[in-house]
Amino acid sequence: MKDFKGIYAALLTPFNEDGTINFDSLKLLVERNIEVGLTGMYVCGSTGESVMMSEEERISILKFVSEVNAGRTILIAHVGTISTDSAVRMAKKAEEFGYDAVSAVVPFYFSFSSEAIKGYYKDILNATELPMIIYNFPGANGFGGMLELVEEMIDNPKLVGVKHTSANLFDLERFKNLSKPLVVYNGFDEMLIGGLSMGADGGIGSTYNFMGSLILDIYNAFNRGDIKSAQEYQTKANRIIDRMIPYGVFAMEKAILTLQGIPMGNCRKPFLPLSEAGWEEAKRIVEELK
Ligand code: MN9
Repeated sequence: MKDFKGIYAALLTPFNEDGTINFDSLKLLVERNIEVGLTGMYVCGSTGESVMMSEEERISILKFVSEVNAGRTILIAHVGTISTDSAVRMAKKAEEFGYDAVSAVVPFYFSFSSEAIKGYYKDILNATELPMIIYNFPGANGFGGMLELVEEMIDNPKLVGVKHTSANLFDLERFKNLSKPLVVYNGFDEMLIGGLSMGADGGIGSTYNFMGSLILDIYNAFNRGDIKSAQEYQTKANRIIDRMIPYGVFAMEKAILTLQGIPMGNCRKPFLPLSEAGWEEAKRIVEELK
């Protein structure tokens, strides 16, 4: 199995003005992430706005990204959705397209029981030979039972990791120290060194799409034990993230990339287009990043 440690962009999805997927820009973004030196990409996750896309659209992105990537970086396909059947179909496609792993958030909307959620994960795990990275994002779906669930499924050799998108770093450390070693990713970019300090093997993040080299600076400084520099880089990244949050992180990332030459369009409705004030802030950030 591959070494899944490292730094992965949670890949954004560029849209055209009519709302369709902008594959030209998607190619540019994938190429840029590879060039920056990221370990890989997490495709069709929250950042990719997958929950606002049809299954066909998600499959078309999975296919396209794998073709552009052509084996150069590690690709993780997020196939989570509310329907097990749909998740299973997308997982099979990801395997066919040569993905290195699948990942899935819990089925959302209904408060499904832990047993039902376990059944969902087992069905996805059984659908392919691919390793699985569980996506834990309790803030978005309200499911707080993931530690117990992962421990119950831990004997499945295909279960290899967890993407932990939560400020609870005690839980991150608990995932890291279950009865089998798992690859654990930090999910909030603004806490990357926090997650790494508690044992994370890397991170998956949306801001990595436009400030990948600064994020790699954090990761590399941490790994060589230079905590002071890692903190300085983290602070630098966080003063940018701080200014994005009030306007919507994904919309701001799209604006920054657009200003840097990759037209990203708006986020899908019901997200609103970026405000004028947001565009002004994005311009200032782009100037500072130069
Ligand atoms: O995938 C992203 N998670 C979500 C990672 O957006 C839910 C993060 O990169 C955040 O966008 C980022 C800003 O809060 O940390």
